[in-house]
Parts: sequence; structure tokens; C-alpha cells
Amino acid sequence: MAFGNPDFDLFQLPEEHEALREAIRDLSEKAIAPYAKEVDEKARFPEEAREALVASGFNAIHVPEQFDGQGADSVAACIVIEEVARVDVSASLIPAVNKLGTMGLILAGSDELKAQVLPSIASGEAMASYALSEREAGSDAAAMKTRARKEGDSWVLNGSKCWITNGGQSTWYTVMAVTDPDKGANGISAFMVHKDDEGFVVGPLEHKLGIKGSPTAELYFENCTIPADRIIGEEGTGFKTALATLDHTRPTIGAQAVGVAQGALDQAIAYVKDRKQFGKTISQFQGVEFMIADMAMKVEAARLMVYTAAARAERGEKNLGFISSASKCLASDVAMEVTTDAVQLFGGAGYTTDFPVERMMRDAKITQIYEGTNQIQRMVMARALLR
Ligand code: COS
Repeated sequence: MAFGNPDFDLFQLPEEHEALREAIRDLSEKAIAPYAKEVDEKARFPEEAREALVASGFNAIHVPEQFDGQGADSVAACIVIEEVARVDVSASLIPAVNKLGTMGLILAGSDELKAQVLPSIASGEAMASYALSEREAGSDAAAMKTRARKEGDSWVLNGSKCWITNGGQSTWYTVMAVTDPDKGANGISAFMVHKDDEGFVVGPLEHKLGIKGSPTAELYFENCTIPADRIIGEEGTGFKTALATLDHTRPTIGAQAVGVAQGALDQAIAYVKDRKQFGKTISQFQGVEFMIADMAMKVEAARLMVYTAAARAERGEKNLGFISSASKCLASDVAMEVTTDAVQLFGGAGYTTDFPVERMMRDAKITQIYEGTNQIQRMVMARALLR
């Protein structure tokens, strides 16, 4: 076996991924960052970000070429989400949730259903959301109560879903519902619901600590009637599709977490090099140096794990549970620590809305909660290790 190959490129992103990062960073700084403060203050949808992402083709780069998309790989999708989250976490939910809301369809849907939905997501004409959680079925997702029953050539859905990211903004919703209550998790099916379907109602929005630019809605299904061919895969496979989706998308939450952590670190580095106390910049105090070093070290470790998880998902590896949950869990814990440290380094100024680090700290918190709390991630990891 020979080592020392000069073409050795392990642990180095391909050139096209670095070029992608450059392009999406430039777009994020010019067309998304200037609105992030106002989007947060007014809790309004980041429309400028949506337009900029669509105009540049960054709104849903994961959609396969066969369905008019770019067919970008999972690491590329993570880079887009990471770079948008570096300046505005709310806006990063546009590409992230477009992936979450279509991944079940991509993994398990028929080509006919894909052809109905995916081209409009790729073009930016539509967005997609994912509807699994209910008020009484959050971590215990299989305890859902929303029902779907077959009536002739239709499925009729009744029930409600909650905490649905980009609810009301999206056109398509991947909805999990019970089709056979006697079969537990294996009696759940997945469906694509369109916003104009009869009996589909978007309920009130949540008032949140962070990601205020991304609406979080309740959805109601009141005899919501959809064509029979809108089921994703076979009846009874919906819960597995929902969990397989999360195996592919938890790394994208990791990417979002890495992005917001990097954003806060960049802000902190600039600030400590400028802020003077005791006659010198605070960057010259060892206590501050060590904090900056620790922050950067954690961000780098989280980024590597996120890209590794995304690459393994891209390769179609089985048993993604451990790495997917680990990447989301580690990166989101890092994001919370690093954004909190960034506020600390800004001192009193960091606690005000004059600087973006307080928003980043509030936004980072959700990454420890959604797509499965970090307690659930640890449960998934432990099950994979101990089974
Ligand atoms: N991919 C495909 N199938 C999977 C899977 C995966 N990653 N993990 C489990 N399954 C299968 C199991 O094999 C089982 O099928 P069989 O009965 O045929 O063997 C079925 O799915 C149910 O699995 P399990 O019994 O492990 O389900 P639980 O009810 O114990 O729930 C957890 C598992 C807790 C991991 C799941 O409910 C979960 O991830 N909860 C968090 C939900 C979440 O992330 N919510 C956020 C919504 S998005 S914002």
C-alpha cells in the first residue's frame, strides 16, 4: 500500500463547492444580510431573501435534474444553508425547509407525483413544508392523531398539525396521517397536500423567541380531500418515510447551526479587535483569546461532522441515524455555546439590538429543538450504538 499520493484530497471540498460557497456568501452578504435586523424586529417573511435566492437558483438546489432542478449533492445543499444562516437564520429556512418538505417525496414518491410537485419547487414558484408534529405528538411523533381515510378516488384528512415551519408561505405540504390506527407506526401514511386543497386551513402563527422571519403555523385538515395518487409510496410506510427524511435533513439543521455560529464568531472577532479597554484592544487579553480559539475550534469540528453526515447521506449509506443525529446535535450545541459567548464578548453592547449577536443567540436556540430535540438525537444515537 502506498501513501503520500500528491493528489491527496481527503477532507478537502472540491473546487466547485468552494466556488459555490463564494457565490452564496456574496449573495447573502449583499442581498440578505441588510434586511435581517428588520425581518427579525417586524417578524416578517424575508421576501428579499426569497427573491434573491430564487433569482440565483439557490432556493432548492437539491431538486433532481430529472424534475427540472439542479441535482446538487447534500454537501452543496448544506453549504447554501450554512452561508445564508451565517447572516440570517430565518432566510436559511427557505432552502432548508424546501428540502425537508420534499425529501419524503424524493425518497419514496412516484415519478408522477414528483413531476407534479418538484418542478415548481425548483423554479421557486412554490415552496414546501413538512407536517409531522402535533400538539400532543412532538417527540413521540408516532402518537399522532390526524387521520386519513380512503373514499373512492380520494383521501380525506382530518386533524391538525403544529409548529409547521413556513406554514402559510408554502404551496405544498408533506403531511403524515394515520391510515390504520391498529398498526401504530406502521399504520401511518404520508401525503402531499396543496394549499388550495378543499378543507386545508392555515391557522394562527406562533410568537417566537427567534427565527421570527420564518412563519410557524398550525394547520387544520377539515375533511381535506385530495386525489388518491397524492399518497407518498405505499400505505403504512409514512412514518418510515418521515424518519428517513430526517436522516437526510438533520445534517441541514447542523449546517444552519454551523452557519449562525460562524456568523457570531466573525462578528466577535471583528469586535474584540476594535474594542479598547485598559489601553489596549480586548483581543490582547488572554481570557478573550482563549474564548475566540475555543469558539473557532468547536465551529470547525461541527462543520466537519455536518459535511461527513451529508456526504454519507449522499452516498446512500444505510444506518444514517447515528451520524445524522450526531451532526445535528453537536452543531446545534456548538451554535448555542458560540453565539452565547459572542454576546459575552460584546459585553453590554451584545445585549442590545445594535449588534446582530443577540439575534443570532436567539435564533441558534431553535436548532437544539426542531427536527427532533437534542434529547431525541441522543436517544437515536444510543439506540444505534446499543441495539
Ligand atoms: N428510517 C426508516 N425507518 C425507521 C427509522 C429510520 N431512520 N428509524 C426507525 N424506523 C422504523 C422502525 O424500524 C420501525 O419500523 P418496524 O416496526 O417495521 O421495525 C418504525 O420506523 C418505528 O420506529 P420506532 O419504534 O423506533 O419508533 P418510535 O415511536 O420509538 O420513535 C423516534 C422513534 C423517537 C426516534 C422518532 O419518533 C423521532 O425521531 N421523534 C422525533 C420527531 C421529530 O424529529 N420531530 C420533529 C419534527 S420536524 S420539525
